[in-house]
Amino acid sequence: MDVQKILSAVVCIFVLASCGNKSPSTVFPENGAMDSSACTGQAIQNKFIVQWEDGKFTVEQAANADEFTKNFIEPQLEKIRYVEFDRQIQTSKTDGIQANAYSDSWGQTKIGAPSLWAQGIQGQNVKIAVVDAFVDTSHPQIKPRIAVNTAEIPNNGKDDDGNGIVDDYYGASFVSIPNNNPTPSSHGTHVAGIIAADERYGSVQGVAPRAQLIPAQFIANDGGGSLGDAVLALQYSASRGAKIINASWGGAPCVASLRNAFVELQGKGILVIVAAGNDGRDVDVYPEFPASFGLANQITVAASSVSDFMTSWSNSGFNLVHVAAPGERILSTVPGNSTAYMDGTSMAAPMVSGAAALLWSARPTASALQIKESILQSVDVVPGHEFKVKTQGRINVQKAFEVLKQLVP
Ligand SMILES: [Ca+2]
Ligand SMILES: [Ca+2]
Repeated sequence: MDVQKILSAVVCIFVLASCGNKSPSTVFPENGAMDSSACTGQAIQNKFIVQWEDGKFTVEQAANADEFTKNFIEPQLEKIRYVEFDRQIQTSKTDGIQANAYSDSWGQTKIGAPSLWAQGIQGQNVKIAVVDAFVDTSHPQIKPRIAVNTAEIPNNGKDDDGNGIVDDYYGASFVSIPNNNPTPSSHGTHVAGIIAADERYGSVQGVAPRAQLIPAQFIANDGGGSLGDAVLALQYSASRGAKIINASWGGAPCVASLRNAFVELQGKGILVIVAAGNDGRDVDVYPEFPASFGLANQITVAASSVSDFMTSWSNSGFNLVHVAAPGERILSTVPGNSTAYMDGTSMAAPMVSGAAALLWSARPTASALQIKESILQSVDVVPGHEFKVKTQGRINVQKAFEVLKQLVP
């Protein structure tokens, strides 16, 4: 018996499922009678999310699941960890657009960002991926903040850096589901501006106005997307060096692959900031994903109001939602060199992403868990204003920096 055989025999004792029992039906349990859950009905029958044994994801096409199993899975079974049908998802209810102006940057002020800006802490050298809808990279306040992919030549129709994506100079789009709405959604550009709008070129000041943004689109203009496209956008964000990923969306119903993708990000030391959702419900009881994954590298964010209470529509949860952050009447950038006020936990999450970027720029050697810990340990808890979240408070990045200084002297 050679060494390899002995080793594999030993490994099999401990990990039976991944050795003798691996078969097309164990790596692709949805195909066939093994899975009769509600998930099966929402499947895109000719698209498949494949996670390989090295942790990477691809999305593949075939005529149907049986052909895919025979021609794709069976010949490469040893290399494939898990397969799931791709699915269309409708992202959380559209966040409201406010017509009337309030105070231009009440949220940034409320969380104490100006005191860090004054110390020269502005998010320098920290990359944040906006995994979302379209981001208008030509907006004058966004363009200077894009982490351009300098290994790629833009607009030449070629994948110059060989990363599998043609012309991903300003970021990439993974939208594969056709939709008929030609008008760009404001959502992604608004989220991007809350994180890092450059105040030198307009009226908005992002929480981390010198941080760098990586746009990774998977949500189409009509608010729809697919789980496979989301997974590819997350994976792309990691490959481009994002330290923080902002996920201002939710509503994925069948989420094994999405959860696996989040676990991969955790292994890479990436902090993921997730919007709690706008349905006014408790996600501990009525889980919504990715808000309710509860992973160690995740912060799930509820929305606080101008008067520093929980908004009526924000999702909550004493277990799975960690903090509140300003999410009402938030001014930010929108496509066409313009600005608008919007409401939503989609606006609260990027407040936290920006705060994390400030902290990371001040302490580049901190781990994702130390950044998370400093944000969670420093929230403002005002008597009578307790939020229905794990920390019962609203973030305060000025105080978070004091905590981080203790964790990373
Ligand atoms: Ca490329
Ligand atoms: Ca190119």
